[in-house]
Amino acid sequence: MNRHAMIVGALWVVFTIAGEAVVLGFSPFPVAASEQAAVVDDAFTLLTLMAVPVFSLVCAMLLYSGLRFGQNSQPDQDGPPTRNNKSIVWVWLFVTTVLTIVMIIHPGITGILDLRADDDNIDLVVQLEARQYFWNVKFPDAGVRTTKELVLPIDENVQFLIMAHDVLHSFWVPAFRVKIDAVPGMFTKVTATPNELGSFDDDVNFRIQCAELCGVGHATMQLPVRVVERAEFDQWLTEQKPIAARR
Ligand SMILES: [Cu+2]
Repeated sequence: MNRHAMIVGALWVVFTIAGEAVVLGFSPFPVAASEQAAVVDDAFTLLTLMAVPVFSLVCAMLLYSGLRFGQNSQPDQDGPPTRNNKSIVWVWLFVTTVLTIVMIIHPGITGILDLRADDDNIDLVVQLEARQYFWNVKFPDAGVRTTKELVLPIDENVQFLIMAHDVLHSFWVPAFRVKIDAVPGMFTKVTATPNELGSFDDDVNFRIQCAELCGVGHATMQLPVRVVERAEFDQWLTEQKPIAARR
């Protein structure tokens, strides 16, 4: 192995160790308040850990090539052409194919199965109607609705049935890590299981945030979310308007 390759290899190892240390030592995530959040955060961390060696190799090669072979002025002539390097091509193809297959299986398929694990075991259905620029929340079983706040009981599987009245919107609760488009003319659904008490007043990630650009009021198309004990939730339900009542 020539000297250049050894230096790049050494840089690669150093950058990779430093990068993995940053990924493992620093948590970039907002508050995680649902069972699904752990699945999403674990997948994000794993994919980042897998990406660091690839990114480090590119950085090491670019940095070394630039510092070692960079020219301050235009060279008189081009260097000799390098048209092919079969062993590198095959190694690169093999490594990236294996990485891709691993990612498709885990966290890809396993993660989707985890996120859908509770879909057949729903405790509460919440219907959400998106309009420019607010969310209409209905609890069909209790027969009540609100546009002021989404209150949910802790540790129950909540199925959100989402629809839009005008244009595309997107239902997103950052603290739950669930997001799905709201599409005119159809229902979309997603399940979340809140497992931390909390409210928008304590942490702004407890909110529904429209995540699909839908017009001038898009950024303010939010609704506070509050996770409470079941008894408090039942009490709150009794204070809401019946679905049939006029606004
Ligand atoms: Cu929007």
